[in-house]
Amino acid sequence: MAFFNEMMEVSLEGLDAEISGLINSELERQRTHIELIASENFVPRAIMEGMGSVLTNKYAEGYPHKKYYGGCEFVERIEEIAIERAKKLFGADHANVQPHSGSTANQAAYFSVMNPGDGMLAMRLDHGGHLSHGHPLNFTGMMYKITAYGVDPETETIDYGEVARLARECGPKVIVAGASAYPRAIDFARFRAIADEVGAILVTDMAHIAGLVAGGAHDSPVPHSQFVTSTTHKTLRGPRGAFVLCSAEYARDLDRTVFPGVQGGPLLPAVAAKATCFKLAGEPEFKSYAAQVVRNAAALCARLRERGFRIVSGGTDNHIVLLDLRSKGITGKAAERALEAAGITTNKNAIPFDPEKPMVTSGLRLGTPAVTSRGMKEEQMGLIADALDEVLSAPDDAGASRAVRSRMAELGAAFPLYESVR
Ligand code: DSN
Repeated sequence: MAFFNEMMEVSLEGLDAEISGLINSELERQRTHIELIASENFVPRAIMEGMGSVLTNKYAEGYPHKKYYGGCEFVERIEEIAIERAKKLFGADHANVQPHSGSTANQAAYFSVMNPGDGMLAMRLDHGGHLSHGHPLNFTGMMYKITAYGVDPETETIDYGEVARLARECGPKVIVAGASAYPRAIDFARFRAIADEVGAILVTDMAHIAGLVAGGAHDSPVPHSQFVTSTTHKTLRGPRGAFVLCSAEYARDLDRTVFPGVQGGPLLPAVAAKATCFKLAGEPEFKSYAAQVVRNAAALCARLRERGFRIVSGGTDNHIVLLDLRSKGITGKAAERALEAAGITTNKNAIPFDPEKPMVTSGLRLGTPAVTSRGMKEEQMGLIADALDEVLSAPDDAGASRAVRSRMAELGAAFPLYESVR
């Protein structure tokens, strides 16, 4: 018994040095590498405190004041605060803060209004959409009749006339707006007009741009969509998790679909951290952050264009820059690997009409949410773009790779990360 009590007080390092060591290595990687994965960010320490709290010990199936467990006095207050803050931040009628992930959030929105076999019109993955927007290997592709829209071959932007034509042709139950690799602003009013014309429900997945929406750097989908789904860990800079907003008429259906429909007990540490995330995203500093994310993406894009890269769609309106690497004679896969060795983290990504396979690709997706959280500005975006070009112009030059890696570590050290952590 004494051993048990003592064990309860021992640190991770003391109990499991192997895992503790790997977490420390990951911390060091985050500090020394330049993080350009568009869907990643660095959360404030306060968010990590919520995530690593005693809330992990508690079950709270159900909703505030209608829980299936005792002892929920404090956790239901936390959930109520998270709900109220989400509604206020985005101006929504109703919020459900329990979904564990973006995919589950989308599942909850779809299941609230769709039956198997119903039609869905959504963006194709290889033009910038998401797996949970109808990919054949995803539950959406298996359950629903999918019609996919893509981007125009010339402009590489969404052709709303084509979306309207497809909507009239297939008469979907749901139209999905939103993307995970689309660098341009999305016109949600146009989507809603198309949905209304064909009697469809508009579900917007704003996961990538949620922080820009909260900070006023992208138009909000909330006034135009019956459902808005999102993760909290991308531009919104919160914990790994998700939420769904909806108009009042769907509130009951949504809540019933999340629990007991697709989930059991909510992950309460994440719910608490989401509440803190919504609070921080409503503060004036977050507006400056969101605006800087967009300015940094524009600066990165401009310098890469000067360096001869072809930018998909010709530019960016948000946090994403999508590169077509074909003019540089390198695949996305090889570029990702060469940059990783040189201390720059990115991900290979299909570009519209990509001739390469999904595991190879001709594209590279870059994003500025994480570097902006470190305090980097336009000047540093220029340095990063130059480094990226240096590496991709000579991907097999080990000396050049080492030189860039040490420059990137110096850049990281000039913008310290988590100094108070361990
Ligand atoms: N896989 C995420 C991304 O990287 O965009 C979206 O869920």
